[in-house]
Amino acid sequence: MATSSTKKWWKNAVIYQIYPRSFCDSNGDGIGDIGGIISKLHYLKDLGVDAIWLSPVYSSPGYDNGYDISDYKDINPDFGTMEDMERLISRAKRLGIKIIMDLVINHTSDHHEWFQKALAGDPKYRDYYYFREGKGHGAPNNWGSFFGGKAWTKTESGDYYLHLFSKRQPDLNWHNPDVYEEITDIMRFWLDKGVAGFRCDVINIIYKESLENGIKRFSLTGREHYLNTEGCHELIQRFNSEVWSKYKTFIVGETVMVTPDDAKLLSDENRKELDAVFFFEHMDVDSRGIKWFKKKYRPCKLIRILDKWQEALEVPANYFENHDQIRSVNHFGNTGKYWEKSAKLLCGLNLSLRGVPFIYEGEEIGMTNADFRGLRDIKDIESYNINQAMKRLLFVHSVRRKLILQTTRDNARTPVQWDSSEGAGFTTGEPWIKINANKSYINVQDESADENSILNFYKKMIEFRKNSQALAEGNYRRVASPNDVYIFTRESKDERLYIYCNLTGFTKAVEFYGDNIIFGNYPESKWEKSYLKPYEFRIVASNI
Ligand code: TEU
Ligand code: CA
Repeated sequence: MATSSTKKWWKNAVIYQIYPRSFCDSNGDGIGDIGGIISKLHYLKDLGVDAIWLSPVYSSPGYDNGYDISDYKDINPDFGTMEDMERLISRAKRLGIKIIMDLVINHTSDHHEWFQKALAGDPKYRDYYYFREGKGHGAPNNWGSFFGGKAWTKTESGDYYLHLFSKRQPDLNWHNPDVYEEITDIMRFWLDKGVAGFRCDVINIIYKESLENGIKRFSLTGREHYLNTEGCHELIQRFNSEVWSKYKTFIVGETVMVTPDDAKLLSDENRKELDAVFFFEHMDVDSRGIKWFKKKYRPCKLIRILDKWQEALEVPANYFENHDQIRSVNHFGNTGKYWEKSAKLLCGLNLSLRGVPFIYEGEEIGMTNADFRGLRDIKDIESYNINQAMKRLLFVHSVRRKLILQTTRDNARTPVQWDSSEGAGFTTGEPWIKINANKSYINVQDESADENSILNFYKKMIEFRKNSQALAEGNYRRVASPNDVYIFTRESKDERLYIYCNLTGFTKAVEFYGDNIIFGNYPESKWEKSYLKPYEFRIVASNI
């Protein structure tokens, strides 16, 4: 057990994700920026967050909104300047808020100088990427891209390059020691500037073991050649021992398609790889293999998945939303009658689980999926590519429209609703993406003024977590629970809490443990011992 002086700062942290393009626009060009973030630091302080995970702000042509980096040591002018970034780091530091940068090192942008030199034929830089001759009339192998279609694109000189994401995102060759030197140098550059760690984009697929054909699959053919490879573990261990361990970093990996066993290896403290990982199984609870094809969401399945991951990992990175997923009230809650109750329930659950909780911008006010009028309102490159792929498969327009609107990542990328004005307090100009009309009642200004709002529930819940040893560092145990109601305990040396979550819109009978209801989303007067109201969340204390 670590003593309090050696304890890692992030063990009891609440982290808030900012997607800068959609957070707050300070100069009226319709695009959120660093100045906007600085202007909201007090808001975040007041909310109670300890650190910000900042989605990419590096130079980028923006085909994937910054996940296509063209210069890792510079800032996208849409977002500001390096001076703005330094100001953000120092202002945040003064308020006790740490900054965690997004690090995208599976691929660069096709505009990156390295790739441009490679295309021009410079052999040094060609070896930074995967350039290969085609086979027969086609690509070098049969791998598929995460965004639909093939993972290879032909260059003007007739050969192909590998890209697991869009063709604007060529994959780096991690077999090349120069790539290792370049990227670790970039890590040091930012750590020396005072950032507190990284969220490592798709970190478990960066090392390709071979470029052989994959077993044919419905999606992501080829993945057995790059998913959680031994070489990837070794790389991460070197990052850790040679760079991260020299600073007091928190490193969270975005690890796609991981099982609990993979995740254990990647985040086991003794292996000295990542501090925590994001898993996806709960996000896919309602998908039929491919996220675009949905099935009915069943709360009992969500409970089984969360329970499994709570048991498997000591410090899971917990989340219900991020910039790639639909809004959590749409996903696991209710956007009608129980919008407020279900948003509070999801808050309570996220902040009661064992691990590090992440809150995504707008989640704290219960923002909902976008109200796009049609495919024309969507900006996301993934949605664009999937639409093209579906067209090739002869899906009719109405079907493509339905499938894409309900799942597009842009659902989470509409501007944060600060107030009910035309620009939602996000911008005085023309927003880069449509603002949701429900800003009229879902907005920070109104919710700040309402003591019983979702926003104030978040504040109280964060505060509650901060003051509870059981929630901060207690163990986790699931209590036998009826269908669709999640009951578990968190227990530390001298505190035992029972957490009750009714994940449905119906009243549920439950067995009552503990003595004293101390927190919840229904007013005290309505608390009944043996019933949970729709989407009720409650914390019950018990003597040990
Ligand atoms: O996401 C990786 C990833 O697997 C997702 O794109 C996934 O395919 C889907 O969106 C979730 O169902 C990361 C970033 O978070 C994402 O924004 C980037 O587009 C992607 O990597 C490429 O850098
Ligand atoms: Ca701006």
